[in-house]
Amino acid sequence: MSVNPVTTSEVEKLLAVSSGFLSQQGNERFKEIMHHLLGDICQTIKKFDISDEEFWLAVNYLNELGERKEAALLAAGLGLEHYLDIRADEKEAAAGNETGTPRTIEGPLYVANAPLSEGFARMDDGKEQGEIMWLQGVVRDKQGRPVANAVVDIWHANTLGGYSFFDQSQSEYNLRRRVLTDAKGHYAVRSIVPCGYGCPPDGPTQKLLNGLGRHGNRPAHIHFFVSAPGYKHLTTQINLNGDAYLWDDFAFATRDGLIADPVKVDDEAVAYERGIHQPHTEVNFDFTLVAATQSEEEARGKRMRVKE
Ligand code: MBD
Ligand code: FE
Repeated sequence: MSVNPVTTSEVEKLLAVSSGFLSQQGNERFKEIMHHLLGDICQTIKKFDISDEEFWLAVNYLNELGERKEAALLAAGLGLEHYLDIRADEKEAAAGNETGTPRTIEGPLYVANAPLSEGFARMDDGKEQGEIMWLQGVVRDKQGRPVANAVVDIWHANTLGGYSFFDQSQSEYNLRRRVLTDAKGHYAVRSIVPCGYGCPPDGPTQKLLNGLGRHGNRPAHIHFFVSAPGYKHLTTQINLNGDAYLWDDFAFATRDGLIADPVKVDDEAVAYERGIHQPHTEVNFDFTLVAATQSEEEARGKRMRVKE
């Protein structure tokens, strides 16, 4: 059977009108993007002969996603947030730019304006009996010189994989701190070793993943924003070596160069010096920042975030 040109042009006309091509108002780039997206959706409906029931299931799914505020979680789980990193890396390589510590996704669980302190912070509120973690490192430039007064903004999950604010059972800003590096570029925090994250089992993200035969787990990890005047903002995470999900992260954030080895500290003198007075786990991670070429590069990208 040949293609019916009347039918084809009917759909083309529909998509042009629905994308606002006939209107003088609106935004041209947005119209083009919507037109392309709607065309792809129509092609998918046609190719898979999507039934009305399947279509409305998908429409309702979007409502569920919004009701549970999981759209950004799904973006991470589908690898789209990681895809943005791939593109950013590609653009930097094509431009021949210097590279420092690798970037990786922010994820949906950042909360702005965590308490700020100089050199050191205790991140946990002491209410949880977790393995004590001493996390420390140095922020340096490409030449290996320490960067003083860099803001190291750190956030991580508790022993149940939950993040304060989103997990209302935790105190405000628990396991979220900003630390300014000292004159030697050094930062240190006392916290508790985080556990990996799992998507809410009854939520729409996990529901979609189930349909793909995928799990919704992340290895134990710690998030960082590292910034300093004159340097490109860095969004990254470290994964704790030894976790079963290290290379099986549902959000695709694990990268070479971002894996840290937790080490057991039994030395009483070291523990005493840190005010811990007991065996604990030490995690070391240093950062390399690259020089900014434009001042906008010094700040994190715009995105809807809690408390900012
Ligand atoms: C997380 O803790 C996270 O970092 C990401 C990317 C997605 C879900 C939970
Ligand atoms: Fe996380």
